[in-house]
Amino acid sequence: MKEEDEMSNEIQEVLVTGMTCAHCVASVTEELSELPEVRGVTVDLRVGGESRVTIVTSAPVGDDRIRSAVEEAGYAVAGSTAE
Ligand SMILES: [Cu+2]
Repeated sequence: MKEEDEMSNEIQEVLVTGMTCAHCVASVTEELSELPEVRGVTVDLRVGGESRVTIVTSAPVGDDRIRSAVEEAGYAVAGSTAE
């Protein structure tokens, strides 16, 4: 995870299915990190379930762009946990 200043960041979370190991985590992290607003990605891997992906951004990123990045990596977004 990149160094970050929590004060100026937005936190977005999505639930991703299909992830099974560290390679999956690396793929999703890499694709999401390519979005210019993304400063950091944390994945709480749940094999066989919905892995919670926490994305720290400098500005809000649309759900469609997050979904595209996750699908680019080869996985699916099951939902977002936005309150
Ligand atoms: Cu994997």
